[in-house]
Parts: sequence; C-alpha cells; structure tokens
Amino acid sequence: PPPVIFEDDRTSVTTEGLKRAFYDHLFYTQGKFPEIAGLGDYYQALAHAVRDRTLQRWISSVADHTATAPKTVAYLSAEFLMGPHMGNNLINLGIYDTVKKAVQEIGLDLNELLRQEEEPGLGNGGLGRLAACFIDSLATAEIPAFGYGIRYEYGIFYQTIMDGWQVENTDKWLRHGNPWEIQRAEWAVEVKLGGHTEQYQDDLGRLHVRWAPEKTVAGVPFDSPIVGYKVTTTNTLRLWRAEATEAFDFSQFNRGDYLGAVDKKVTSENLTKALYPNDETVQGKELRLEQQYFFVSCSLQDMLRIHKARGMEPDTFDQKFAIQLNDTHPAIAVAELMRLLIDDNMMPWDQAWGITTRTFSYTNHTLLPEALERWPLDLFKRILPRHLEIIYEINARFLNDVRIKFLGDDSRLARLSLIDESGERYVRMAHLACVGSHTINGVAELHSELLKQDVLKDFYEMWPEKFTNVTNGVTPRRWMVLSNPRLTKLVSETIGEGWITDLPQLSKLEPHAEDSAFRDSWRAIKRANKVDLAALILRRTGVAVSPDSMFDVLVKRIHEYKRQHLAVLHIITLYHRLKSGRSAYTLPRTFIFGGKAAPGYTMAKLMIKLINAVGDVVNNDRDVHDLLKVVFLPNFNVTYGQCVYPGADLSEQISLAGKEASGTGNMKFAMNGALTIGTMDGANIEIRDQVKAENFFLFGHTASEVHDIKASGYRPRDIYEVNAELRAVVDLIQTGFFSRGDTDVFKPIVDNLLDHDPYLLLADYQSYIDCQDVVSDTYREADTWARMSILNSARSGKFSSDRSIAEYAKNIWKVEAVPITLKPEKELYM
Ligand code: NTF
Repeated sequence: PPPVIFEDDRTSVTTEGLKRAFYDHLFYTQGKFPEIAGLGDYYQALAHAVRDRTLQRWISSVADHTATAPKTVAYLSAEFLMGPHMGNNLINLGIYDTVKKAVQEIGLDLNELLRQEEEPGLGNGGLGRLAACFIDSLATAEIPAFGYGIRYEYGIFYQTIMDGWQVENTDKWLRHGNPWEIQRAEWAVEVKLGGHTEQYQDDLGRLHVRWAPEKTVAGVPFDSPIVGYKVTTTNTLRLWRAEATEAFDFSQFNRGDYLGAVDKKVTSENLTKALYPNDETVQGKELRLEQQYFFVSCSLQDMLRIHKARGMEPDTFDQKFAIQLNDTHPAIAVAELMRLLIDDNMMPWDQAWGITTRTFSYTNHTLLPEALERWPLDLFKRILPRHLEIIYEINARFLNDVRIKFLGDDSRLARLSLIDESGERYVRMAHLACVGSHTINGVAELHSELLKQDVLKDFYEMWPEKFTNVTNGVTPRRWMVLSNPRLTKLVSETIGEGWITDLPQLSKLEPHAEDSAFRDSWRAIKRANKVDLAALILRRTGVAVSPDSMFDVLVKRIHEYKRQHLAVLHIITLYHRLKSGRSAYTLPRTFIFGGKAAPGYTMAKLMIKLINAVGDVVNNDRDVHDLLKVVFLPNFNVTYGQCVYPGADLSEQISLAGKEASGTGNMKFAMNGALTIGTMDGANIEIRDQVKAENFFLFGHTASEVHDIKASGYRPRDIYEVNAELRAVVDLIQTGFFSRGDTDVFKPIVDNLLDHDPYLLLADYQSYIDCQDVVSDTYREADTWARMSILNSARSGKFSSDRSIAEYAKNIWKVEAVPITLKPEKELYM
C-alpha cells in the first residue's frame, strides 16, 4: 500500500498551514531555529514552502501529459530572463495575500523576504525577457510546453558605476543555492563535440555515417515549475548544465598528475559557466557555438526520449512537438534533429526532412546586420563535423529548388546559400533557420514588413507563405499584478479581475477617465509608486529626487541605435536654456536612466559615462534650483524594472525608426500608465495605433524617410552648422564642460555625431526637442495628463503576451489547451 501522507502538510494554503510549513523548512531544510536564523534562512524556508505548493499541480500536469501525450510546445532559447520566482509564484498560485499574512504573524515582512532572492539573470534584455513572459502565458493558457535553455552558472554581469564608468562584476546568483530547481541527474544526456565522421555499412549493406567525437560532455537537466495563473497547469523550464562524463581521470591520477585528473571536469563545466553579455552583436567565439549546440542537442534528445517513453516512434515526432527557435541561437537544431533521425534512428533523408520542417518555426528578433549569426566554416567543422556535412546536403537540395524557381539567377543562389562564400567562408545560421522552418515571424508589424523587404527578402520571394508577424507582448501577471499592486487593486475594484488573463478588458476603464474621483485615485497611485522609486534611487545612487517632478525614464540595454545620447542632448538643451536665462519656467524633471552596456562595446560604455557626467554637473548646479535631476540607476534588471515601470510618468522609446524590432519595455510602461514619447519604430507604432495619436508623443523621421536621407548622402555637420541651439549643446560637450575641461574623453561621441551619425540623432534632434516641449506643457495640465495616462493603460490590452501566445498556438504551432485536473497527492504517489 502507498504510504500514509498527511494531505495538507505540503499543500495547505491556510495561514496556519503556511506558518507550519515555514517552520518545518526552517528546521528540516535550513537546519536552523529562529535565534540563529537570518533573513536568508527565512527566505529559503518560505521559498521551499512555496515550491511545495507548486508540486501537486506540477506532478498532476506531468502525469496528465504523460498519459495523454498532447502536442507540446518546446520553446528553445539561449536566454530566459526570469526575474525572481517567488513573488510570481505567489501571484500565480493565488496565495500572495495569505502568505503575506502568515509571514506577518511570524513577525517578518514579505517584501523584505522577497528582496532576498537573487534574480536568475540568464538573459541580456528583451529577447530573454520575452521568453520568460511567453512561458508564463503558455502555462496560463494551459498549453503543454517546455522552456529549454542553459543553466548559466553566471548570468548577466552585475553592473556598478565607478567615477561614472560601468564596471562589470560576476553575477554569483547560485551562491546561496536555488530553491526553485530540481536536478534530474537520471535524465542526463551525452553531447558529442569535435572529432571526425566515418561511413559504415549495416547488415543489409546500407551506408550510414558515424560520428567519432573528440570529446563528450554530459548535459544534466535542472527543472523549475512554471505555474499558470490560477490554473492547475504547471509546465517545466528545463535548463541544462554541462558536466564531465567522467569526473575524474584515474589513469592520470595514478600517474601522479593530480590536477590533470580533474582537468576535463573543469573544461567540460566551462561550457555553461557564463552567459555571453552581448545584446544585438555576435561574438564568434568557439565556446558560444559549443553552448548553442550543447543545449540544443540536450533538448532534442530529451524530446525524443519523452516521445519514445510515451510509446511513439520518431516518425510521428512532428505531430507531437512544435519547436520554436528563439532567434538563430538555437538554429543548429535543424541539423541536429536531422542527425538524430538519420544517423541514430536510421530514417531516410526525405522522411527526416519532412519531419524537421514540419516541426520547426523561427522568430527573428533583429534587423541589425551585426547581430546576424554566422560561423567561420573551419571553426564550425572543427566542432560539428557531422553537422557541416548535413548542412551541405540541405544546401545542395535547397539551392536546387532555388535554381528551378529562378532559372539562371546565379547571384540569387549566392545570396541564398547556407554558406557565405563572398570572402572568408561562413555558415549562415539565419539561412539554416529559414530553410528548416515552416514559419518565420518578426516581432512587430513594421519589423515583419522590413524582414520581407530587406534582411530576408530572398527567402520571402522563395516562400512568401512562410512569413508572418506576431507582435510581442508581456505578461500582466508580473508586469502589473506583482509589480503594481496599488494599480491592480484600483483596476480590479473598478472592472473586476477578468483583465488579468484577458487584458483587452482594461478598455472598461475608458469611461472612468472622465470621472474626476477616479483620476484622483489614479494620480495618487502614481504618486505612491514614484515615492517608492525615489527611495530606490536614493538607496542606489545617493541622489534625492522629488516625486513631484516628472519622472522621465529611459531603461533598456545601452546601444547607439536606442539613442540614449539623444535624451542627453535634450537634457543639455534644457540645462543650457536655464543657464542662459532663456526659459522663465522649466517643468521640474527627473531623468532616470538604466541599462547595461556590452563589456566590449566602447561607445555604449562612453554613453554611460556621458549620462553620469551630465548628471554630476546638473545635479550639483544650484542655478537650476533642483529643476533638473539626472540619475543612472545601476544594474537595471527585472527586479528594478518592477519598481521602475510603475513609477514612470514618461516612457522614452526613441530608437531610430527601422532599428528596434519591437521593444517590450514600451508595453510595460504603457500598461502602468506612463505616456510615451517615441519614434515610428517597432511596437511603438502599434501602441500609438491603440492608444490613439492624441495620447502619444510622436517625433522623428519614419523608417522610409531614414532610408531616403541615407540614400541621398546624409551630412550631420550641416545640421549642426544651422541649428544654433544644437550647436551650443554639442559645443558644451566638445569643449569639456562636462569633463572638467577634458576635451578628449567624449571626442569619440562628438566626432561620430558630427561626421557619421549613423543613427541620425542630429536629423531627429529638433523634432525631439519640440515634442519634449509639448510633453512639458501637457504635464503641467495635471488633469489632461491623468486622462491620457488612464487611456494609455486602458488601451494596452493588445500587448499582453497571452495574445501573442494565442496567435503562435493557433497559427504556427497548432496546439490547444489541455486543462489539467488536480489529482490528490495519494493518487499521484501510486
Ligand atoms: C530584441 N532582439 C529586439 O532588439 C527588441 O526590439 C525585441 O523587443 C526583443 O528582441 C524581443 O523580441 C535581440 O535581443 C536580438 F538578440 F535579437 F538582437
């Protein structure tokens, strides 16, 4: 008989049950008692108590999925920027308030405990955070799904600012252990690397290929539960860690080479040591290719294992798995699935290719040429000799199809080839992804259009039917319910709770924009959120900012195309106007910046220095009477985002039109009632469509104007010569005003702007400044601003990741919801 278990030990969600569970874990998991326990222990105790409460749902989901084998989504992503798990789990389990009360009765503060969690920063920016929002929405939609990725030991670096410069520190997020994961050593797989291939004949005389690797590493899965919002469905985020297949080389040890004996272990484990901190650029490093192949191979082997365990043959794989490639980072999966089917499962090429192309779909996330991944051919061959052979074969068949469709068009063949042979030879990963996928999507309408006209034009002409758009979204559970409880309460009291899983219901708020009492509550909430944000800023920067000033916020990775330095030109413009007595009254503004620069991106690091240098001067100049404050919040991450978006008045989305694929921060701001100043770029366009032009501050050239300006020979210096205010602003930087007379430090920025300006800051300058003046005038009319703020939030329903996921599920993956019934623990034990 199964063991007798006490039903509610690990499932009870009453205050008393939760308190018991807390003390139980403090004692049995942490091995502590209150007199010697610290906050870290209390966090761990609570985390384990909460994790326990995910398990009945998690196991019920796995049990159901195992029994009924529904079609399952596998979201393959080199990055999952999850942010802290605990708060989100409390929300999705529906136990936030009870746990808060239980913790209070114990004499602790839930917020303080939540702050103890080291956030898993396993991503760079928007791409990794999108993956996190998507797995939340998948679980909430009750769609069977896995997130597959890499368990980096060090996530995105921890940023500090010293003397205005960015300094990178390692992110030791695992130092206190990770209560949200379960290691599954029994499902470890082996991954081959290097070596050579050889042909052999089987008993029937058929030819096959065998890969004799130079080395193998083990991939060990670590699973975390992804709880859907108030549903039973709990999916799995499965992240792979690399380990040595043999931890210890006894022969070396016996020869006296003690350190050499553990050498292999060290090199194998290096594979998943650290996340590459580049956003929108590729680093053609061998280890990076190994990381990509490693997690892709682990994940595909895992899916095939599950498929077989569910009693099915590989020939039905595409009916049971829909695999999404999150950018080209996992694109090697196309060749790897072919290899697994052909070499390991002895499947004929054509059948394997049919399965592969019915399984994969590919999301492109950027138009920037420097972000397009390609691998030098010899490096690729050294690490993945068998995959190169397979890619050659895919390419030969593909180019044959091209030849037939476009007879005599040789330059087209060269452009489309999976191998770039224009100079040094490269494997083009985006091409592999396009050929191996049934559907290719961009992440906002403009971006998807530009893909067809530009970066993937030849593929579009080859297969127009493969192309589609799915505009990004963000999860309202983390980005409203968890991060903005005050607003959540007001909204739910006003229109009910349906909006949390059906965000378009926010439109029911629209009529309340005309209700002055509602507007007052709305503004009071923004004010309270700004007080919280001001406290965070004071704690992290030492600068006191006033919640009565407008909070003007620009948070995102630092990149020239995102144009943080355009915002700096605006700040200097205001400063210069005040100093020269040219504006009688300036609206008090606090400029809040945050974001990391890739460690090797000199210009981006200089942009951070410029922001801080301007801040130093402006913040300490009595002449400006505290009208202007400039702060750089160090180490912007998910945790800080949860405080920043709710406290923003103005959202800066000022990328050069045609460069930002979508943006997702723009959506978080709008939902939380910030107004946007932005260009016609990425999802800004769709946000403006939704909230209506009169509630959006638009400036700058459009993507097609940008194209024309560049085509007709852009000369930024001409603009500088004729615009006196701009000239004064640039000259202040140039003459060392913000650098104690040092005219060298910012020279690269100034020279670049005057002589090249590839992101058209000077061309958009005047339009931006004029638009900012309108922003200030509007903000002065508090009532108008409040109305606009309410309408922005009320009309942001489209930007829920639930909508994005519903589109992927219906149009691309062809998967459906599988409601799960919660099974009693006893039943699951048997
Ligand atoms: C980013 N791409 C884009 O730059 C953002 O505009 C977009 O919102 C996110 O993806 C999510 O789709 C990348 O980070 C990358 F890696 F593709 F360059």
